[in-house]
Amino acid sequence: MKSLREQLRSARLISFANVARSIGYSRRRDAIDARFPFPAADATPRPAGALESAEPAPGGARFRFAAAELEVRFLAPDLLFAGWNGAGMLPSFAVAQSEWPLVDAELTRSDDGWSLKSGELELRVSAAGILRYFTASGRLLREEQPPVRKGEGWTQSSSLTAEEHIYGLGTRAAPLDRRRPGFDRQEGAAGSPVTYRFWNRDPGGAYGPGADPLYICMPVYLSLRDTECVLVFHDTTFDGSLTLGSDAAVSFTGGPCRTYVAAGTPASILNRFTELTGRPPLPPRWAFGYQHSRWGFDTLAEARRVFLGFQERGLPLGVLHLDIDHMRGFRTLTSDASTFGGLADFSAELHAAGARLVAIVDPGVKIDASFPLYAEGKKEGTFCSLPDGSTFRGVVWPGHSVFTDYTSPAARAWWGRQYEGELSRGFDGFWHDMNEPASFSAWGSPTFPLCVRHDLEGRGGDHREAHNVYGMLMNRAGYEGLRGLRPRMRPFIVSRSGWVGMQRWSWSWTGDTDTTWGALAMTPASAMGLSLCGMPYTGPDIGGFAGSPSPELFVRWFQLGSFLPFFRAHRAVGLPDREPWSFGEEALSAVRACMEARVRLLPYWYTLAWQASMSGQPLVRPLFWSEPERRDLRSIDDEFLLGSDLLVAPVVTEGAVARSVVLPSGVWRSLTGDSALRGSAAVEVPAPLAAVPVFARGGSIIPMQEAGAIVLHAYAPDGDAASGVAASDGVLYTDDGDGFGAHRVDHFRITPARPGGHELTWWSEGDFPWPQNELTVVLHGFADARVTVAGRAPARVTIQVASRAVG
Ligand code: MIG
Repeated sequence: MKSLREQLRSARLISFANVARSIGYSRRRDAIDARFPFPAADATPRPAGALESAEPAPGGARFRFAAAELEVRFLAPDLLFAGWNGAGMLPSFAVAQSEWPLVDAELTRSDDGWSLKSGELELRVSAAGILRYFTASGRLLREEQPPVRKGEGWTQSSSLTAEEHIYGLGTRAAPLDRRRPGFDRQEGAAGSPVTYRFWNRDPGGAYGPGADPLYICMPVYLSLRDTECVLVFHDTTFDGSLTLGSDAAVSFTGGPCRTYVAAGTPASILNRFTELTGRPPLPPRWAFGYQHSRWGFDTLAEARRVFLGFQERGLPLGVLHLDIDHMRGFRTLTSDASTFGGLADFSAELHAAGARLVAIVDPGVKIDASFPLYAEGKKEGTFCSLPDGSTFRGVVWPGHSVFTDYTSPAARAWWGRQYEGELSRGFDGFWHDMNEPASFSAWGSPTFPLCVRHDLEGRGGDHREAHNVYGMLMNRAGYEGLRGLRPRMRPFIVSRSGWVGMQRWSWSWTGDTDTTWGALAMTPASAMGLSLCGMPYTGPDIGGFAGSPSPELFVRWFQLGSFLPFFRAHRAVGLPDREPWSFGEEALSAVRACMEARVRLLPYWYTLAWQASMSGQPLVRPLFWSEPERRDLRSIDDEFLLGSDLLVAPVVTEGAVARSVVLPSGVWRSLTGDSALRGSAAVEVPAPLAAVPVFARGGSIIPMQEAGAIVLHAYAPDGDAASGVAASDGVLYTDDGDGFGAHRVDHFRITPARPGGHELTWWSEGDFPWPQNELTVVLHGFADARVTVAGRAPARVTIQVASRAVG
């Protein structure tokens, strides 16, 4: 039961009528649970027993245990699938690619059992049934017990070394290293177990550090032990948990027992894992602009007033979001003509200013016979039902509501067509909320009863299996609908919930956070954790959802947000204004600087997005990304790499005017290039309110956009003056910004030339024309700034020197 304070807080947020309905819902849900109980499961543990025999199978092997069977297959030399007791790769909601070329695998007897080897990974199964994964060079990556079945579920434990690190698990309000208690999980001292649940959940009201579970739970983690990285994915959508103590104990209440293990470097692992679960498609370029939102634009006039506020101040607005206020009586996929008439004209005004319009879409459909979406869905049978065939009713914004069964291909296709009206009203993108799925509850579980029936791609099943993929499949429905309705444009969807593989269809945000320094501080780790699960696109409600930030907190949040993929300010209803100009002149100028820096870096952002779409490399990366051997980089929660070339060290503490920064290897230069930092000890850097410490990797060339033109900023490599050998490299991806037409990729490299100076080599691929006649290259920290251009550059190159080598 929630505390009175929490009840009141959610009452303020969900309206008093809905509080009454949420009590009704909780009663009804309890009654449904009682009416359709699940037979009590036999909880007797059924271990697999000893290994009895093994035989080769295509690309792998079959192992027979006394009371279990394991089928193992290499999908690639560095990726292994292990399915217990008949579990195959399909059906799966996560897997995008199920056909893999045959891999050479060698099964041999060893002293104590069997060994199965690809070129890169070896699995040894001992006579006692213990599974050990090794690198080709014989380093132990992972050691696990066979699963123990319990009723319909199973548990499995694997060993952890004392200093092993565990990352990922979806969006968590927890430190980057999920084994560390921290932020507010102070309750356990270091070393005591921490549990993460796998059951997507709307925390209700707002959440802060330590809350678990949240909207996006993923049974995927990256382990870093010694210097080896391995990713583990349990492809099971059922409720479960992972307890990290002196070992790792995973348990699920049902579903197939199957695990993927991928080994290599973080980069190679993410490449492989997104080959399996899907790459994030390139979003429209406008999605990288600054997005502005508010719950509580009561009228279109108010939304327009805010838009004009950006215009008047010359602030580069990328996207404006309309929350549930714009709907007609909270009916999803509608707009209220009396308060929000003229949306299409408004959208045209935004477009003329280079901005776009996004609408919130909720899955709940108001029960109202005169509401066409309800009537049609009812007729088509697209809503979730109870085991007796009646339509399931929950409570959300519009009151009593029904819910589309997105696990049905037909229902998805039907839902996807409904975006047509939204497009005709001028919406460019969509914001999927409440899709955990959430139903307002006064007590107990804030979602559907577990007995609710789902199509599950025609197989049939219930909410225990469908729950965690409900939101992701809503995104899929929207994405596929938009592809059909607007085949020449890229869909943009940002979703609150999701599951493994969600990057194929949507972005995400971190939901309803508290407005506290603690909630700000947990944000980088949330984003990095999701990155390591293959999902690169997220960001916070700048300023926090549920409260009113001080100017300082707002500015610091804005600075961090401006270096995360989803860059949006948003807030709950009934709070003071949170426009960039709501906090006084000093805050406005700091926020303006962030918005302008974002625009400047758009070519870099967009290039990173293209790289992610090709190879699954996340945009936001933990500091150990290319140096897993550097122990001091493994638990840093308040710094991250943006791509390979930027290091972001946001200020997340109150009153700071400086902060200490731990640096990855090499030399790092401030973006203006006037100082060079290096070293393995943390360095203190100035961080007055107007500045966010960001550094460029020495040896990088970062494409920026200045006054509408591409300008390359080249940062002198480490040891340039001394050794004269290192080069600076950069890549730039360019296309129309939307659609599926031509593109180009430009590669730039600056190398020392003989007898002195440097040479810029520029080569290109692709058909998209180079967009300008001139290219300016700005040099930072080069000792010798004479540059000649090699090859036939498509433009006249101008060299500028921003700063000379110092230090
Ligand atoms: O019950 O649409 O996370 O961003 O403003 C709250 C109203 C429903 C929750 C979302 C939040 C949004 C709010 N929604």
